Amino acid sequence: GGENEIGKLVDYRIIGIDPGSGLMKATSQAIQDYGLNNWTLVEGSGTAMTAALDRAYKNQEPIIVTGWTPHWMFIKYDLKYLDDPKQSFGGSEEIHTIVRQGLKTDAPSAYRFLDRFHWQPSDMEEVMNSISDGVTPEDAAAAWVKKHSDLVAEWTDGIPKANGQTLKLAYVAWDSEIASTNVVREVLATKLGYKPEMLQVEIGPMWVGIAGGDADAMVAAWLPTTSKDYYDKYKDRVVDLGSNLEGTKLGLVVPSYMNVDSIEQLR
Ligand code: PBE
Repeated sequence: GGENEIGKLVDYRIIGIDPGSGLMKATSQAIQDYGLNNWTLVEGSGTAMTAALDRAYKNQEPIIVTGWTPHWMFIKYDLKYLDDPKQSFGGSEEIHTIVRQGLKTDAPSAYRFLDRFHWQPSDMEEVMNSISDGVTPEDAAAAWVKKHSDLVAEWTDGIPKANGQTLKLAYVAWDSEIASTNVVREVLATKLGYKPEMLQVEIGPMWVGIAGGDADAMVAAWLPTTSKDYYDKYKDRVVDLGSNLEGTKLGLVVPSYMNVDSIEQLR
């Protein structure tokens, strides 16, 4: 295609995250849908993406990143989603809790809690913000659990304690899932008598782990769109406990100081 003013400013680069994520797939779809032929989607990680955003933002330089909500970056920086009139990024989604087959029998208390686990985007953001401010994920989760004892009691009331049984929680190192998985681990450990471990893996192995029974649970299935490929492939070998959060969003994100409002303007 021809020259594009915004494209020239950012070297026709969109800063992405880990290649297996649904967000990267949706961004490739957007590049196709909007005819952004001369653009490059840069692979990396959630951490590399936020580091690049932080550097650009501090220097008030132009940058386009792949982003999602809930995320602390919208609280720390003044950002905007680019309009997506072709809906390449899909609509608002739910995050589902997925466990391995047999967990209901093998760890009934954990299963009952995981089935009840449900919170609001503002809750997740509270944990994410405190981690981005430098608190360890463990301490941020523990503080959140202490502060929200009423909600935690709703999740755990009447559930008998286990006797130190181990549990494996699989997760990908996305900031949203670092927050949720740490809260789930904290509740299982301090309220329900389990010895939960967190296994940090890539998105594919996370699903394979639950489907094959090597991991017990995860709280990171963005549905119906973002995790669709993995869900379709493994849904018959896992147990879907339904939504733990509603109201997510994905898209291309820029600092508010940039003079662009829609993905269409990148063409
Ligand atoms: N995310 C966060 C993930 C799901 C959770 C939006 C980066 C993705 O698969 O894209």
